[in-house]
Amino acid sequence: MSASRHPALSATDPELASFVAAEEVLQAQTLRLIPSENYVSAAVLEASGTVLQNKYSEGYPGRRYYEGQQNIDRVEALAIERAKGLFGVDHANVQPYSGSPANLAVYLAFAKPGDTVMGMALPMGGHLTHGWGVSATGSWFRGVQYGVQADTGLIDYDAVRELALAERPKLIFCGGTALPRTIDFAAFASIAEEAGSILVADVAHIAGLIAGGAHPSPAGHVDVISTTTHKTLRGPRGAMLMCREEHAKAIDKAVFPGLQGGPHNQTTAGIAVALHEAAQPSFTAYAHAVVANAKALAAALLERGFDLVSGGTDNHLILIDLTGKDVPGKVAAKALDRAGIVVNYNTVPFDPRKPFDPSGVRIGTPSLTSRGLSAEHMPVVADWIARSVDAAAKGDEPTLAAVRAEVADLMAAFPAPGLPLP
Ligand code: DSN
Repeated sequence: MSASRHPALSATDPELASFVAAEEVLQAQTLRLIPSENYVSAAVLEASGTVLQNKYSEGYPGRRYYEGQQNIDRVEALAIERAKGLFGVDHANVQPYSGSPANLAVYLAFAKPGDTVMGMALPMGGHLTHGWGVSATGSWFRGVQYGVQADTGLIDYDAVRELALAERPKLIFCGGTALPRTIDFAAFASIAEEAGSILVADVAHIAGLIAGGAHPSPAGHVDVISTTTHKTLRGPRGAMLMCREEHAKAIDKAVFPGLQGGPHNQTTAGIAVALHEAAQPSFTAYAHAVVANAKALAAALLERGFDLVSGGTDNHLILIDLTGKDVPGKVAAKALDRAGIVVNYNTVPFDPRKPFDPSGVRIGTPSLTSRGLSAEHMPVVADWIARSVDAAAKGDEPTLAAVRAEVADLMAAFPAPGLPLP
Protein backbone atom coordinates (compact mmCIF):
# COMPACT_ATOMS: atom_id res chain seq x y z
CA MET A 1 0.00 0.00 0.00
CA SER A 2 0.88 3.68 -0.25
CA ALA A 3 3.50 3.32 -3.01
CA SER A 4 1.69 6.24 -4.66
CA ARG A 5 2.10 8.41 -1.56
CA HIS A 6 5.79 7.58 -1.10
CA PRO A 7 6.91 6.20 -4.48
CA ALA A 8 10.66 6.69 -4.04
CA LEU A 9 10.69 5.33 -0.52
CA SER A 10 8.62 2.31 -1.53
CA ALA A 11 10.96 1.58 -4.44
CA THR A 12 14.20 2.07 -2.50
CA ASP A 13 13.31 0.59 0.86
CA PRO A 14 10.03 -1.33 0.77
CA GLU A 15 10.59 -2.71 4.27
CA LEU A 16 10.85 0.74 5.82
CA ALA A 17 8.03 2.01 3.58
CA SER A 18 5.81 -0.73 4.94
CA PHE A 19 6.43 0.48 8.50
CA VAL A 20 5.48 4.04 7.53
CA ALA A 21 2.37 2.81 5.73
CA ALA A 22 1.36 0.76 8.77
CA GLU A 23 1.79 3.83 10.98
CA GLU A 24 -0.38 5.85 8.60
CA VAL A 25 -3.13 3.25 8.89
CA LEU A 26 -2.74 3.10 12.69
CA GLN A 27 -3.00 6.89 13.01
CA ALA A 28 -6.01 6.94 10.67
CA GLN A 29 -8.00 4.23 12.43
CA THR A 30 -7.35 5.03 16.09
CA LEU A 31 -8.46 7.73 18.47
CA ARG A 32 -5.27 9.43 19.59
CA LEU A 33 -5.72 10.91 23.05
CA ILE A 34 -2.11 11.44 24.11
CA PRO A 35 -2.25 15.15 25.05
CA SER A 36 1.24 15.93 23.75
CA GLU A 37 0.52 14.60 20.24
CA ASN A 38 -1.23 16.11 17.26
CA TYR A 39 -1.56 15.97 13.47
CA VAL A 40 0.45 18.51 11.47
CA SER A 41 -1.06 20.15 8.42
CA ALA A 42 -0.19 19.09 4.88
CA ALA A 43 1.83 22.31 4.54
CA VAL A 44 3.89 21.55 7.67
CA LEU A 45 4.45 17.99 6.46
CA GLU A 46 5.70 19.28 3.10
CA ALA A 47 7.94 21.96 4.60
CA SER A 48 9.51 19.43 6.95
CA GLY A 49 10.51 17.16 4.08
CA THR A 50 12.30 19.61 1.80
CA VAL A 51 15.87 20.03 0.52
CA LEU A 52 16.52 22.37 3.44
CA GLN A 53 17.49 19.04 4.99
CA ASN A 54 20.70 19.16 2.91
CA LYS A 55 22.19 22.31 4.41
CA TYR A 56 24.53 22.99 7.32
CA SER A 57 24.14 26.43 8.90
CA GLU A 58 25.82 26.74 12.30
CA GLY A 59 25.28 30.25 13.60
CA TYR A 60 22.33 32.57 13.22
CA PRO A 61 20.88 34.53 10.26
CA GLY A 62 23.59 36.85 8.91
CA ARG A 63 26.25 35.28 11.18
CA ARG A 64 26.97 31.75 9.91
CA TYR A 65 30.03 29.56 9.83
CA TYR A 66 29.12 28.08 6.42
CA GLU A 67 28.45 29.79 3.07
CA GLY A 68 25.41 29.35 0.85
CA GLN A 69 22.94 30.61 3.45
CA GLN A 70 20.96 32.93 1.14
CA ASN A 71 17.75 30.99 1.57
CA ILE A 72 18.32 29.36 4.94
CA ASP A 73 18.76 32.80 6.52
CA ARG A 74 15.41 33.88 5.11
CA VAL A 75 13.70 30.75 6.41
CA GLU A 76 15.09 31.14 9.93
CA ALA A 77 14.51 34.91 10.05
CA LEU A 78 10.90 34.34 9.00
CA ALA A 79 10.37 31.74 11.72
CA ILE A 80 11.90 34.10 14.30
CA GLU A 81 9.75 37.06 13.26
CA ARG A 82 6.61 34.91 13.31
CA ALA A 83 7.41 33.54 16.77
CA LYS A 84 8.00 37.05 18.11
CA GLY A 85 4.75 38.29 16.60
CA LEU A 86 2.62 35.36 17.69
CA PHE A 87 3.84 35.24 21.30
CA GLY A 88 4.54 38.96 21.78
CA VAL A 89 8.17 38.50 22.84
CA ASP A 90 11.38 40.48 22.24
CA HIS A 91 13.50 37.56 21.09
CA ALA A 92 13.05 34.03 19.75
CA ASN A 93 15.50 31.21 19.11
CA VAL A 94 13.98 28.53 16.88
CA GLN A 95 16.95 26.16 16.79
CA PRO A 96 16.55 23.82 19.83
CA TYR A 97 16.16 20.26 18.59
CA SER A 98 13.35 19.55 21.05
CA GLY A 99 12.06 20.41 24.52
CA SER A 100 14.76 18.76 26.62
CA PRO A 101 17.69 20.40 24.76
CA ALA A 102 15.81 23.71 24.90
CA ASN A 103 15.53 23.45 28.68
CA LEU A 104 19.14 22.35 29.01
CA ALA A 105 20.15 25.48 27.11
CA VAL A 106 18.31 27.55 29.73
CA TYR A 107 20.42 25.95 32.47
CA LEU A 108 23.56 26.63 30.45
CA ALA A 109 22.55 30.26 30.01
CA PHE A 110 21.78 31.05 33.65
CA ALA A 111 23.17 28.44 36.07
CA LYS A 112 26.35 26.61 37.01
CA PRO A 113 26.55 22.93 37.97
CA GLY A 114 25.59 22.50 41.60
CA ASP A 115 23.28 25.53 41.64
CA THR A 116 19.83 25.09 43.11
CA VAL A 117 16.96 24.96 40.63
CA MET A 118 13.28 24.57 41.32
CA GLY A 119 10.46 22.95 39.38
CA MET A 120 7.35 20.90 39.81
CA ALA A 121 8.01 17.30 40.85
CA LEU A 122 7.66 14.85 37.97
CA PRO A 123 5.03 12.67 39.72
CA MET A 124 3.01 15.82 40.46
CA GLY A 125 2.87 16.79 36.78
CA GLY A 126 6.26 18.43 36.16
CA HIS A 127 8.88 17.48 33.58
CA LEU A 128 12.11 15.51 33.88
CA THR A 129 14.14 18.54 32.83
CA HIS A 130 12.79 20.73 35.63
CA GLY A 131 15.45 19.35 37.98
CA TRP A 132 14.08 15.84 38.55
CA GLY A 133 16.67 13.38 39.90
CA VAL A 134 16.98 10.90 37.03
CA SER A 135 17.53 13.74 34.53
CA ALA A 136 20.91 15.40 33.95
CA THR A 137 19.22 18.53 35.27
CA GLY A 138 18.66 16.83 38.61
CA SER A 139 22.15 15.37 38.88
CA TRP A 140 24.21 18.29 37.57
CA PHE A 141 22.09 20.77 39.51
CA ARG A 142 20.45 20.61 42.91
CA GLY A 143 16.76 20.23 42.18
CA VAL A 144 14.13 21.22 44.71
CA GLN A 145 10.56 20.40 43.91
CA TYR A 146 7.07 21.73 44.55
CA GLY A 147 3.79 19.90 43.97
CA VAL A 148 0.04 20.22 44.22
CA GLN A 149 -2.31 20.12 47.20
CA ALA A 150 -3.53 16.64 48.10
CA ASP A 151 -7.17 17.65 48.46
CA THR A 152 -7.58 19.94 45.42
CA GLY A 153 -4.88 18.78 42.99
CA LEU A 154 -4.05 22.49 42.51
CA ILE A 155 -0.72 24.27 42.93
CA ASP A 156 -0.39 25.85 46.36
CA TYR A 157 1.26 29.17 45.48
CA ASP A 158 1.95 29.96 49.15
CA ALA A 159 3.92 26.72 49.46
CA VAL A 160 5.80 27.54 46.23
CA ARG A 161 6.70 30.97 47.65
CA GLU A 162 7.85 29.47 50.94
CA LEU A 163 10.11 26.97 49.17
CA ALA A 164 11.48 29.60 46.79
CA LEU A 165 12.33 31.99 49.62
CA ALA A 166 13.96 29.21 51.63
CA GLU A 167 16.02 27.88 48.70
CA ARG A 168 16.60 31.04 46.59
CA PRO A 169 16.97 28.93 43.40
CA LYS A 170 18.82 30.24 40.36
CA LEU A 171 15.98 29.07 38.13
CA ILE A 172 12.31 28.47 38.76
CA PHE A 173 10.37 26.43 36.19
CA CYS A 174 6.62 26.66 35.92
CA GLY A 175 4.60 24.46 33.58
CA GLY A 176 4.66 20.71 33.15
CA THR A 177 3.33 17.66 31.40
CA ALA A 178 0.28 16.61 33.40
CA LEU A 179 -1.29 19.86 34.59
CA PRO A 180 -4.99 20.10 33.82
CA ARG A 181 -5.39 23.60 35.23
CA THR A 182 -4.49 27.17 34.23
CA ILE A 183 -1.01 28.29 35.28
CA ASP A 184 -0.93 31.61 37.14
CA PHE A 185 2.16 33.17 35.54
CA ALA A 186 1.73 36.44 37.45
CA ALA A 187 1.83 34.57 40.77
CA PHE A 188 5.00 32.73 39.72
CA ALA A 189 6.52 36.05 38.58
CA SER A 190 6.00 37.68 41.94
CA ILE A 191 7.53 34.64 43.69
CA ALA A 192 10.55 34.62 41.34
CA GLU A 193 11.08 38.34 41.87
CA GLU A 194 11.03 37.96 45.66
CA ALA A 195 13.42 35.00 45.49
CA GLY A 196 15.74 36.66 42.96
CA SER A 197 15.29 33.76 40.51
CA ILE A 198 15.12 33.58 36.74
CA LEU A 199 11.59 32.41 35.88
CA VAL A 200 11.11 29.96 33.02
CA ALA A 201 7.66 29.07 31.71
CA ASP A 202 7.77 25.69 30.00
CA VAL A 203 4.61 25.97 27.93
CA ALA A 204 5.26 22.99 25.65
CA HIS A 205 1.83 21.53 26.31
CA ILE A 206 -0.17 24.74 26.07
CA ALA A 207 1.74 26.79 23.46
CA GLY A 208 -1.04 26.37 20.91
CA LEU A 209 -3.67 27.35 23.47
CA ILE A 210 -1.66 30.48 24.30
CA ALA A 211 -1.24 31.32 20.61
CA GLY A 212 -4.97 30.86 20.09
CA GLY A 213 -5.96 32.88 23.16
CA ALA A 214 -7.33 29.88 25.07
CA HIS A 215 -4.80 30.12 27.93
CA PRO A 216 -3.21 33.27 29.45
CA SER A 217 0.21 34.10 28.06
CA PRO A 218 3.40 34.11 30.14
CA ALA A 219 4.82 36.91 27.97
CA GLY A 220 5.56 39.93 30.13
CA HIS A 221 5.60 37.82 33.30
CA VAL A 222 8.57 35.48 32.84
CA ASP A 223 12.21 35.76 31.81
CA VAL A 224 12.21 32.83 29.39
CA ILE A 225 9.50 30.88 27.59
CA SER A 226 10.46 27.38 26.53
CA THR A 227 8.22 25.36 24.25
CA THR A 228 8.19 22.42 21.94
CA THR A 229 6.51 23.08 18.62
CA HIS A 230 4.71 19.79 18.03
CA LYS A 231 2.02 19.59 20.70
CA THR A 232 -0.96 21.97 20.75
CA LEU A 233 1.05 24.32 18.50
CA ARG A 234 0.71 21.67 15.77
CA GLY A 235 4.13 22.09 14.17
CA PRO A 236 6.99 19.67 13.47
CA ARG A 237 8.98 18.06 16.27
CA GLY A 238 11.20 20.89 17.49
CA ALA A 239 11.38 23.64 20.08
CA MET A 240 11.82 27.36 20.66
CA LEU A 241 13.16 29.57 23.40
CA MET A 242 11.73 33.06 23.73
CA CYS A 243 12.86 35.78 26.10
CA ARG A 244 13.26 39.40 26.97
CA GLU A 245 15.91 41.31 25.02
CA GLU A 246 18.22 41.41 28.05
CA HIS A 247 18.52 37.59 27.91
CA ALA A 248 18.75 37.23 24.11
CA LYS A 249 22.53 36.90 23.90
CA ALA A 250 22.74 34.41 26.76
CA ILE A 251 20.02 32.21 25.25
CA ASP A 252 21.47 32.28 21.73
CA LYS A 253 24.97 31.53 22.98
CA ALA A 254 23.69 28.63 25.08
CA VAL A 255 21.84 27.00 22.16
CA PHE A 256 24.74 27.51 19.74
CA PRO A 257 27.63 27.05 20.28
CA GLY A 258 26.91 26.03 23.88
CA LEU A 259 24.83 22.95 23.32
CA GLN A 260 24.03 22.26 19.69
CA GLY A 261 25.64 22.18 16.27
CA GLY A 262 23.81 22.83 13.02
CA PRO A 263 20.10 23.61 13.23
CA HIS A 264 17.64 21.30 11.48
CA ASN A 265 16.61 23.69 8.74
CA GLN A 266 13.79 21.54 7.41
CA THR A 267 12.29 21.65 10.90
CA THR A 268 12.78 25.42 11.10
CA ALA A 269 10.78 25.67 7.87
CA GLY A 270 8.01 23.52 9.33
CA ILE A 271 7.99 25.67 12.47
CA ALA A 272 7.68 28.83 10.35
CA VAL A 273 4.66 27.35 8.57
CA ALA A 274 3.05 26.21 11.84
CA LEU A 275 3.53 29.69 13.33
CA HIS A 276 1.88 31.21 10.26
CA GLU A 277 -1.04 28.80 10.62
CA ALA A 278 -1.29 29.53 14.35
CA ALA A 279 -1.71 33.25 13.59
CA GLN A 280 -4.88 32.61 11.56
CA PRO A 281 -8.42 33.03 12.96
CA SER A 282 -9.06 29.34 12.26
CA PHE A 283 -6.34 28.44 14.77
CA THR A 284 -7.98 30.61 17.44
CA ALA A 285 -11.14 28.60 16.82
CA TYR A 286 -9.10 25.38 17.02
CA ALA A 287 -7.50 26.31 20.37
CA HIS A 288 -10.87 27.14 21.90
CA ALA A 289 -12.37 23.93 20.49
CA VAL A 290 -9.55 21.89 22.08
CA VAL A 291 -10.52 23.31 25.49
CA ALA A 292 -14.28 22.97 24.89
CA ASN A 293 -13.78 19.33 23.90
CA ALA A 294 -11.63 18.65 26.96
CA LYS A 295 -14.22 20.19 29.27
CA ALA A 296 -17.00 18.18 27.60
CA LEU A 297 -14.96 14.98 27.83
CA ALA A 298 -14.11 15.64 31.50
CA ALA A 299 -17.81 16.21 32.29
CA ALA A 300 -18.77 13.01 30.49
CA LEU A 301 -16.10 11.02 32.34
CA LEU A 302 -17.21 12.43 35.71
CA GLU A 303 -20.79 11.39 34.87
CA ARG A 304 -19.48 7.88 34.29
CA GLY A 305 -17.88 7.74 37.73
CA PHE A 306 -14.26 8.55 36.89
CA ASP A 307 -12.09 10.43 39.37
CA LEU A 308 -10.20 13.27 37.67
CA VAL A 309 -7.20 14.99 39.24
CA SER A 310 -8.31 18.50 40.28
CA GLY A 311 -11.88 17.53 39.40
CA GLY A 312 -11.70 18.46 35.72
CA THR A 313 -9.72 20.61 33.33
CA ASP A 314 -9.15 24.19 32.17
CA ASN A 315 -7.03 23.21 29.18
CA HIS A 316 -6.46 20.34 26.74
CA LEU A 317 -5.51 17.66 29.31
CA ILE A 318 -7.32 15.33 31.68
CA LEU A 319 -5.60 13.15 34.27
CA ILE A 320 -7.74 10.15 35.23
CA ASP A 321 -7.01 8.72 38.68
CA LEU A 322 -7.86 5.02 38.65
CA THR A 323 -6.91 4.32 42.28
CA GLY A 324 -10.61 3.74 43.06
CA LYS A 325 -11.05 1.29 40.15
CA ASP A 326 -9.98 -2.34 39.95
CA VAL A 327 -7.46 -1.60 37.25
CA PRO A 328 -4.15 0.30 37.45
CA GLY A 329 -3.09 2.84 34.83
CA LYS A 330 -0.80 0.63 32.79
CA VAL A 331 -3.33 -2.20 32.48
CA ALA A 332 -6.02 0.33 31.50
CA ALA A 333 -3.73 2.07 28.98
CA LYS A 334 -2.81 -1.20 27.29
CA ALA A 335 -6.47 -2.29 27.13
CA LEU A 336 -7.43 1.10 25.67
CA ASP A 337 -4.70 0.63 23.07
CA ARG A 338 -6.23 -2.71 22.08
CA ALA A 339 -9.53 -0.85 21.79
CA GLY A 340 -8.00 1.64 19.35
CA ILE A 341 -7.78 4.46 21.92
CA VAL A 342 -4.18 5.61 22.35
CA VAL A 343 -3.32 7.11 25.76
CA ASN A 344 -0.39 6.98 28.14
CA TYR A 345 -0.27 5.68 31.68
CA ASN A 346 0.84 8.34 34.12
CA THR A 347 1.47 8.96 37.77
CA VAL A 348 -1.15 10.92 39.67
CA PRO A 349 -0.19 13.27 42.53
CA PHE A 350 0.72 11.27 45.68
CA ASP A 351 0.58 8.08 43.62
CA PRO A 352 1.03 5.01 45.84
CA ARG A 353 2.31 3.08 42.79
CA LYS A 354 5.61 3.33 40.84
CA PRO A 355 6.06 5.54 37.70
CA PHE A 356 6.39 2.49 35.43
CA ASP A 357 3.17 1.04 36.84
CA PRO A 358 1.21 4.05 38.08
CA SER A 359 -2.42 4.72 38.98
CA GLY A 360 -3.35 7.17 36.28
CA VAL A 361 -4.10 7.58 32.61
CA ARG A 362 -3.36 10.88 30.87
CA ILE A 363 -5.57 11.95 27.98
CA GLY A 364 -6.17 15.10 25.95
CA THR A 365 -8.05 16.56 23.03
CA PRO A 366 -5.53 18.26 20.65
CA SER A 367 -5.49 15.41 18.12
CA LEU A 368 -9.18 14.59 18.02
CA THR A 369 -9.96 18.29 17.65
CA SER A 370 -7.55 18.53 14.71
CA ARG A 371 -9.55 15.74 13.08
CA GLY A 372 -12.76 17.71 13.53
CA LEU A 373 -14.45 15.95 16.45
CA SER A 374 -16.54 18.30 18.56
CA ALA A 375 -18.18 18.41 21.99
CA GLU A 376 -21.13 16.33 20.77
CA HIS A 377 -18.74 13.38 20.24
CA MET A 378 -17.29 13.49 23.76
CA PRO A 379 -20.01 11.38 25.46
CA VAL A 380 -19.27 8.65 22.91
CA VAL A 381 -15.54 8.92 23.61
CA ALA A 382 -16.21 8.76 27.37
CA ASP A 383 -18.39 5.67 26.83
CA TRP A 384 -15.60 3.96 24.91
CA ILE A 385 -13.14 4.76 27.70
CA ALA A 386 -15.55 3.52 30.38
CA ARG A 387 -16.33 0.29 28.51
CA SER A 388 -12.63 -0.35 27.84
CA VAL A 389 -11.52 0.25 31.44
CA ASP A 390 -14.33 -1.98 32.63
CA ALA A 391 -13.33 -4.62 30.07
CA ALA A 392 -9.70 -4.35 31.21
CA ALA A 393 -10.75 -5.17 34.76
CA LYS A 394 -12.70 -8.22 33.57
CA GLY A 395 -10.30 -9.39 30.86
CA ASP A 396 -13.14 -8.93 28.35
CA GLU A 397 -11.31 -8.90 24.99
CA PRO A 398 -14.48 -9.08 22.80
CA THR A 399 -15.62 -5.71 24.21
CA LEU A 400 -12.22 -4.18 23.42
CA ALA A 401 -12.47 -5.51 19.86
CA ALA A 402 -16.00 -4.12 19.53
CA VAL A 403 -14.89 -0.68 20.74
CA ARG A 404 -11.96 -0.79 18.30
CA ALA A 405 -14.35 -1.34 15.39
CA GLU A 406 -16.62 1.52 16.54
CA VAL A 407 -13.60 3.84 16.90
CA ALA A 408 -12.32 2.99 13.41
CA ASP A 409 -15.80 3.53 12.00
CA LEU A 410 -16.08 7.05 13.47
CA MET A 411 -12.51 8.06 12.68
CA ALA A 412 -12.98 7.10 9.01
CA ALA A 413 -15.27 10.13 8.74
CA PHE A 414 -12.57 12.47 10.10
CA PRO A 415 -9.44 12.31 7.91
CA ALA A 416 -6.15 14.04 8.70
CA PRO A 417 -3.31 15.21 6.42
CA GLY A 418 -0.97 12.46 5.27
CA LEU A 419 -3.24 9.65 6.38
CA PRO A 420 -4.81 7.14 3.99
CA LEU A 421 -8.49 7.62 3.28
CA PRO A 422 -10.73 4.65 4.15
N1 DSN B 1 6.98 13.69 26.38
C1 DSN B 1 6.22 14.90 26.61
C2 DSN B 1 4.83 14.61 27.01
O1 DSN B 1 4.29 13.61 26.57
O2 DSN B 1 4.23 15.37 27.75
C3 DSN B 1 6.91 15.77 27.56
O3 DSN B 1 8.24 15.86 27.24
